[in-house]
Amino acid sequence: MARIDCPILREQVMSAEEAASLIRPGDALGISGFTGAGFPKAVPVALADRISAAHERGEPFRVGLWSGASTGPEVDGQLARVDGVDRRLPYNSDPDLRRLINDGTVDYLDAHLSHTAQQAWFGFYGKLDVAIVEVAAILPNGLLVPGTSVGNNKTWLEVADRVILEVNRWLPRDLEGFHDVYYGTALPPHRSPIQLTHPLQRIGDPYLRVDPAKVIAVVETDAPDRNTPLSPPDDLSRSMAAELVDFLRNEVSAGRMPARLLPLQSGVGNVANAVMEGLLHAEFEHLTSYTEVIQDGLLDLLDAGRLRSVSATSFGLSPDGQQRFLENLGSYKGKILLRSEEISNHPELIRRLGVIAINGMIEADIYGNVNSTHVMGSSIMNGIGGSGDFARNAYLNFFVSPSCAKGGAISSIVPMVSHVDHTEHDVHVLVTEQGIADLRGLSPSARAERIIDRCAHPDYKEALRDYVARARAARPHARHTPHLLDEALGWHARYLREGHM
Ligand code: 0RQ
Repeated sequence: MARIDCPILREQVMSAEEAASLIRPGDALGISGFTGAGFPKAVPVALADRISAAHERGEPFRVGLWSGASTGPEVDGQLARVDGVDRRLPYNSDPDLRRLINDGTVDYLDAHLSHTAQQAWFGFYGKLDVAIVEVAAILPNGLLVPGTSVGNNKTWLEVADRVILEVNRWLPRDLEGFHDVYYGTALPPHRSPIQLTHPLQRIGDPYLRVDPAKVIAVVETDAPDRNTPLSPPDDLSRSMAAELVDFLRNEVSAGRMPARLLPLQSGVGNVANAVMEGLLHAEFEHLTSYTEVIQDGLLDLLDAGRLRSVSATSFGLSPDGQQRFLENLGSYKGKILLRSEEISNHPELIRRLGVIAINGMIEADIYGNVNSTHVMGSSIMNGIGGSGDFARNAYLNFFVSPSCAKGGAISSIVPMVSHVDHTEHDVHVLVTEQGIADLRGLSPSARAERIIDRCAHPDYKEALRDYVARARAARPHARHTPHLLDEALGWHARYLREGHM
């Protein structure tokens, strides 16, 4: 079946190298892609070659990279390795680019994913020069069938001066109908409520729009998404998942949640996937999900008939999960909707739907502040992603992590986090393999006691209790959130002194 049915846009078909030659040094590029799905496969690679050749001639050539979230090695990795990136936003998980961000070579704006589209519209990031967006097909009227993620594609196509489209034949043509792109957003003061009251409700169009006059190139590709194999849940993640599922069971018994639960959001990674596996073996039925990323665990729940519907912005499947999705595409139609991330992560909608948010963390402190992004306060791991959008607006949120990192050399429960992403006011429940700490309705002192009792590793419990006792004793008139400031970050300093980093 033809993939480029629009005569005007067919005239723009060219090679990836020709398209890359239209990108100028210093351009800001709006790239499609989210968690390894739907990123452009050919033009960034050709651009990296061009940048490398320019550098060999002694000519400076770097670009800005704006995306939905993480992309694939063909984008972040390739461009990082040729030193072709000067600025990146709003999320990255590529190790090569992470190294350049952490050594100060690349400016990185780590931002809430629900903010990126509107802040691009507000002009907070400056001008977007070129959008490079992967699609599954171009219809005769010029509408675009989106691919395996929507991310910020709508916004990049709207705000960029010039547009390059990659039409990827590897994507099933039958992806048409899996998307809902909302075109009702406006800038303040002209905003109105977004009329979405159910995860699978359609409020937009199945297609992306583009002004054909802005399209400078159309490139045909045939290349797969990046899929990371998920290791099967280990004992640690299984025990955290079991705690969490039990907690939800108790919420239902206590009358705080319906038997079919509330729409689920789960972050990426093995623990999130293990929670989905836990739900598969639990009694819950008629579940729904309002999330960012569809991992294998959600497909399992759909296949088992436990999950009715999923709204997300992207897939994040393992190679097996991807094959299963592609082979049974028809059976998932009408059960999965992919939306722009400004809608999948929209505070208004998350709050209205009453989402249950489950996300990973690097560390939490005894008062419930959570660090999701920085190791030892200074080196970024990935970024806040959607964790803040979901956690702050959720009906109920969970942050999960093993109780120790680096083979037990550092506790994930510390007196004071070395970086704050989610404040004590936003965090409801902490989960480690040691247990679960429900922080709702607790004062800081009560939280400290519960977190140490339930979540800290036995090797660190006494030291944490000792810290709290000494902090309380030190300043009798400052006992709301007792701290010994000169010592609080000593936990991290000791780890650094021992030469671990
Ligand atoms: O470092 O790779 O050098 O070994 O941090 O840790 O255990 O692999 O954890 O893959 O579950 O990710 C918070 C990063 C957890 C993730 C985070 C070191 C550890 C390792 C990673 P190494 P693990 P996970 C939806 C929601 C923010 C975005 C988000 C994340 C590395 O969940 O990016 O939630 N979240 N998005 O050794 C020192 C500690 C540590 C530590 C871990 N206490 N001290 N180092 N590490 N704990 C998705 C999107 O938004 C797209």
